[in-house]
Amino acid sequence: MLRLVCGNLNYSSWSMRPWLALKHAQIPFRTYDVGLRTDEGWKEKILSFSGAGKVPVLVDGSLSIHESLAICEYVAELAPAAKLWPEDPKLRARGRAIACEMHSGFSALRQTLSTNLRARALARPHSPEVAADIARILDIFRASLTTAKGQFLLGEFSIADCMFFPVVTRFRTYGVALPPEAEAYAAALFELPFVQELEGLAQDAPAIPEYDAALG
Ligand SMILES: N[C@@H](CCC(=O)N[C@@H](CS)C(=O)NCC(=O)O)C(=O)O
Repeated sequence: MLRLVCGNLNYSSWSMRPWLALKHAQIPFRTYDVGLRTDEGWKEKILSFSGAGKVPVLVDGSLSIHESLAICEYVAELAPAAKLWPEDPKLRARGRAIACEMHSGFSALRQTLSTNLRARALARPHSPEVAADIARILDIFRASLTTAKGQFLLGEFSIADCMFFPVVTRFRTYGVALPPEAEAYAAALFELPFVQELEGLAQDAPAIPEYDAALG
C-alpha cells in the first residue's frame, strides 16, 4: 500500500495537498506522521525517506517521491478516472500554471499567515507584501471561478484545488474578507467529505507552539 510520509495535518500545508489528491482519487494509503517539530528525531525520520529533508514524501514500493506537486501528478497518473486534471488541454495548462504559481510563490503570505486549520485569529492589517499576495490569489480565484463550469477552480475538483486549499484555510484562520465567488468556493471546499475528514484529523493533531505564535 502507498505510504504518505507527512507532517502534522493541522499545520503542514504541503502535506495536506497530496493527502487531498489521494483521498479524491480514492487510492488506499497509510500516513506516516514524522512528528514535525514535536517528536525527537523528526528530521532524521524525514531524511531516511528523502535527502531533501522535507515532507511530504510518497512511498510506493521502492519509489520515494518528494515535492507535493510531483506527488499530486503521480496520483493523477495512478488514477486517471479521478480526473485530477481536466481533459481539456487548455484548461489543464491553466491549472498547471496556477498550481506552479502556488507551489513557487506567495512567500510573504506563507511566512506570515501560517496554515493552522483548527485555529481562528482576530483579523488584523496586513503588510503590503502579504496584501499583494492575497490580492493576486483572489485575482486567480476570480478569473478561474467566473469562467469555471463547476464549483472549483477548473470546474471539477482538481490538483489546482489541492494546491490552493491551504490558502483558503488561511483566509478563514486569519479572517481575510472574501468576495462572493471566493466565499462560495471556500464553502464548496469545506463541504467535501474528505476535507471534513482532514479537519477532524487536524483537531486531534499535537500543538506546535512556534506555529501557533503566528496567531498573534
Ligand atoms: N516544496 C516542498 C516544500 C515542503 C516543505 O517545506 N515541508 C515542510 C513542512 S510543511 C517541512 O518539511 N519542513 C521541515 C523543515 O523545513 O525542516 C513541497 O512542495 O513538498
